[in-house]
Amino acid sequence: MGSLCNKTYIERPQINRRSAKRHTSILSIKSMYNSGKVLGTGTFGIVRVGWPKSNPHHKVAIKSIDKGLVKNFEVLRTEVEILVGLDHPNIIRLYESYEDDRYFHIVMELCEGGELWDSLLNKGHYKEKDAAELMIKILRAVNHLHKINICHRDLKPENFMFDSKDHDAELKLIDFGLSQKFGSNSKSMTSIVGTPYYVAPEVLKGSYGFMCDMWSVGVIMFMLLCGDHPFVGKDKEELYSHILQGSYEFKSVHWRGVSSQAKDLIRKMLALEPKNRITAEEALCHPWFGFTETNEIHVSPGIIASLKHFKLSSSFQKEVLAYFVNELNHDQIKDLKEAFNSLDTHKNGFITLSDFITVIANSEEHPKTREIEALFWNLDYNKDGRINYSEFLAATLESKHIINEEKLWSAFRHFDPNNTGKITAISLKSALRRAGKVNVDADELIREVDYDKDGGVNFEEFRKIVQG
Ligand code: PIT
Repeated sequence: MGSLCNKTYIERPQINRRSAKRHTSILSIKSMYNSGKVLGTGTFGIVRVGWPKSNPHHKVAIKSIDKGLVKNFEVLRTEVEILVGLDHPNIIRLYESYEDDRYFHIVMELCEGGELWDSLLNKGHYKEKDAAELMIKILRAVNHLHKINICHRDLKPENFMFDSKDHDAELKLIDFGLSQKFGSNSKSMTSIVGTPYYVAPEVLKGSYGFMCDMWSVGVIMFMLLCGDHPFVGKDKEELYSHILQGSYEFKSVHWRGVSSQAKDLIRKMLALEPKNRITAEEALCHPWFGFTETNEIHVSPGIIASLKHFKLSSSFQKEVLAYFVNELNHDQIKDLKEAFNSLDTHKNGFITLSDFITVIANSEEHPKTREIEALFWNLDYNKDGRINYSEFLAATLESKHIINEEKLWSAFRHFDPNNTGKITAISLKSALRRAGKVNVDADELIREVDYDKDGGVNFEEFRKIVQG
């Protein structure tokens, strides 16, 4: 593989003068986390393993960004704002963020399995079936982003990480430093950003939209199957001219045994004109995936039973369950994630009512549509007509029997980090802010559950709230 400019390139970073609510916290990260070995270094910062002091068993990744190296803090705040809104099995999960005099710190899910890039270098290239499994994960993540109006703008194998070293590790999209939100009325983007090998022709021309991501996905798919870049050049000018012409070939020996369907999908992603390019949603229905997708929808009776039993008793309980969801390790999540993916029949990272009816109606007990609808609205507590990934995980937590005494205590300490013995509106507000939940009314949350009106929640009260 070539060694030319694998680094993200940023020209004219956009200045976002929107007054964003601060997501970061005034508590110091050092008082909350211990940190360990370095996992990697990126454009602006360093990523380390860390452990919350409230729960040393839960390993996290902490990215620390040196403010001295950042010209425009708003860009960083936009990155955090975008991360806060992401909730998908194939996208890194943000836990908290902190800011001090020198650094921004982003606390995230830990990925210990390394980059897709390293794995590709090791293997040389992937077998078609393995490449298809990875491509489904990549496309699901991108489809989700596009459905919530986010363009990543720097998709490349270095920005996909495996969450563990196991053979069944999950793939997670990282690095939202160049991501942009766009609305239906938004103008096209103009800054030339991204990484040269993966950059779409319309980005080089200076006027583009979210379909630039699909070009990069096409480049990634090409590389997974043959180990080489589709577009190369002795320098940037030559590389860019190849990209602008869209000239690439299925030439190397590795392409000999590759199916015509795989090549067809690549051609559709590497269409020069963005309007002719296949979308993530369409790509997920491409016949190439026919042989990997079992199309077998399976949600175990245990999971359905816990969905049925689930009843949220307060908004406070909802926030605590969100904390427990973040603590789930990848073994605990595996079957729940598969169930979620089965229910997400449109592969966009949400379960809609129609998805839900289709799957649950076929479950062993064949419940009536009316019952399924009631079940759906019970689970969709923000009533936006779709159950997102963490809402689903929260509702199925019970089936995992994970909330034991020790976990309850670490959760309690998370919301009462100063060990006062009581979670107050102030300590709750601080925890919610760290998690980026700036619009949640902590006073109201406490009022709702503070039956003895002493201004807070002690451990025994906390236990009762969590157990519903
Ligand atoms: C890990 C392990 C690792 C790197 C990362 C996470 C980085 C994640 C990341 C970086 C970003 C961003 C979102 C996620 O916006 O080696 O668990 O700049």
